[in-house]
Amino acid sequence: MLTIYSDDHHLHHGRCELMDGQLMPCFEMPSRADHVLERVKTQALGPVTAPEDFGLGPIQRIHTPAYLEFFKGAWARWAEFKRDGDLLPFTWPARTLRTVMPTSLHGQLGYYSFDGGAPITAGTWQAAYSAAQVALTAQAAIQRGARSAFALCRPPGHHAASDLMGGYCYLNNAAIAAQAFLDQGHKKVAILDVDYHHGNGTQSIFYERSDVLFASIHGHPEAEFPFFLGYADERGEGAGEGFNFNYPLPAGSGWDTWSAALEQACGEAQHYDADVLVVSLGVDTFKDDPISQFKLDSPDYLAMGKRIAALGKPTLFVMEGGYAVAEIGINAVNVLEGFQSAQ
Ligand code: OKP
Ligand code: ZN
Repeated sequence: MLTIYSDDHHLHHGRCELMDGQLMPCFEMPSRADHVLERVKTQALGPVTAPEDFGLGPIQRIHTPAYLEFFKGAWARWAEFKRDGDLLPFTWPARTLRTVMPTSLHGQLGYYSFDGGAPITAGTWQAAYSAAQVALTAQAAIQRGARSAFALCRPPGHHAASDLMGGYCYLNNAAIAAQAFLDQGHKKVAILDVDYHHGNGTQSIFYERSDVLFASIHGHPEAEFPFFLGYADERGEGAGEGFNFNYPLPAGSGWDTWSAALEQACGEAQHYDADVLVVSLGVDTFKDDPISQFKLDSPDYLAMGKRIAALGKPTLFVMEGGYAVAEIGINAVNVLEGFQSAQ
């Protein structure tokens, strides 16, 4: 399997996030992608290449021009404040406030984010832009006939909506790639999100559309980030009704529970008869993940890959979460090896 990887992810290294009432070093750190790359190499998964540059066009198919302009320019505006820390939002237009567009940097940052978990640093735009190009380059390989490809994206993307950052995400790599498949002639794309957290951004982007099926298995939002989306009764709206499937699971869920949900999600993808499959591949379902509550073990990821392969679709894997850094490479690459072994 071909892996697409860019060193540009090192340009994004947030300093800290708020967790349990304390400022902690960011869990979403550069060594995550480094470990995955190392494992891709030691397991000889296949060639590793740098991304091509497809420009902003395919990113603009998902994200609004105003959001992109804001994100791209935010760091330069923050630098004028001459402060030491990362740029982080702290006020959002929640219920009793207005969704006006303030003129200030922090007002606009609140407008364009849904949580305080997506720090902007000097290199964040470039890293996120390159991650989107990584996804697009892997997508292009499948478009040219590859059965599968791995987009080793960092930062991740599935929490990012068309004009919102949050949850370590800025640009929705999986959504950008899914849209590229459609723009290049495919009619139906299924996105399977196996990250521990609900892919609220991806869901919102395609919620009213029938050309993308979204299925997500995740920690129950009653108790887990992102809290305000990801419930089982969210089935899509308008033309998209019946094309959105959420499988919220309780804390402590292991492979038995998780794989039963996977079985249902795969059944929906099969029934939908997608032309291609995009997998939002987070491995924060791992038993030792520091911010998550599922109990998958490393061999389970091989089984996951095998089950996904049984769908028989051209498959693009897009890296999302996974914070047990020492094991992230083993777990992510196990999915890819499981997939390959079932060919
Ligand atoms: C991103 B991905 C506060 C806890 C909230 C947000 C989790 C984002 C996960 N520090 N953290 O889905 O793996
Ligand atoms: Zn996650």
